[in-house]
Amino acid sequence: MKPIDRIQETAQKIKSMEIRGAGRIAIAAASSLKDFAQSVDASSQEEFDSEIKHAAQILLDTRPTAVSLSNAIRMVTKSSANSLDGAREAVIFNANRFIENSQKAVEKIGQIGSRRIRDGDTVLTHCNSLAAISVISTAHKSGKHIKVIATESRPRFQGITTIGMLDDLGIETELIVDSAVRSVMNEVDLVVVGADVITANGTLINKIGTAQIALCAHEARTSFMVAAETYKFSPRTILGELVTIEEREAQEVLPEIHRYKHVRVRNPAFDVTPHHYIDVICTEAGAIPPEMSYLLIRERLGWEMEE
Ligand code: RUB
Repeated sequence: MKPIDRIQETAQKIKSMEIRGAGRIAIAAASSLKDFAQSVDASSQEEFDSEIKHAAQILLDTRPTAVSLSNAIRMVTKSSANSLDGAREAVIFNANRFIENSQKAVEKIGQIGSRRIRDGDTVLTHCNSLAAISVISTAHKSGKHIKVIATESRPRFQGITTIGMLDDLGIETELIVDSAVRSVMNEVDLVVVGADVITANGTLINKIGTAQIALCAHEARTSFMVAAETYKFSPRTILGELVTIEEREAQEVLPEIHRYKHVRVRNPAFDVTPHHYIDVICTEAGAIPPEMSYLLIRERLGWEMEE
């Protein structure tokens, strides 16, 4: 298979959600760019740079919401090399560093976030987030007895993946339909969700349904935690850019849509949770109030602002 075909293959897996979840998408993009840099033919640095740019664009065009994808690609392709070999090595080095840091970040988020979980707590989670599961599993491994309520997360049922992962770890779970969130919220001590994007003012963009859960948690005075690596924060939102919400195909919600003449299915994949419904964002750089997002972006991802 040609190097660019392997990029197309990864892009297709991301588009079809065979590879999904903001962190996993970012790691897959970094690792396929590394593989591409190792194998693509180029006779000059200019040619190599343009090949990498082309490959990066194919990956970027897969899913429009997750900022992890553009942050990962930017971190991997950034280089001050001035030779073909140097440029190749830079991509390989950056990709390895990104993947390693991202795995360490999830571990660290688990350590930080799990301190907020007490023995005997019931935790509610939505969709399937590795960062959120790290918080839950770290609490469990430290000996705390916890119960997890997981939503199905229609239409793609990522909640089934979540209960499978928690079950393998020996954690007791209860599965609920998404609309049962308010019915159980009074039994919940803490909501933990992941993030696709966090904006400069601490607004969260995550799996559709997250905003309703945050609203319920707020009304029931239940704590709401976001678990997110720092590369889930969006530098471009400082420049005023809005986050694009991916709208997926109707068949995901209603496979028999062709039977109806006057029906339109709406299938936004993500929604927007205002920062005042969020108690804390646990990152590998520490647990921060959402209002501190601007500073975190300036400090951690400031390079984007130089462009
Ligand atoms: C996944 C989703 C997850 C975040 C964070 O959406 O909304 O909560 O991506 O996940 P989809 P992680 O299934 O549409 O990709 O913490 O694993 O990065």
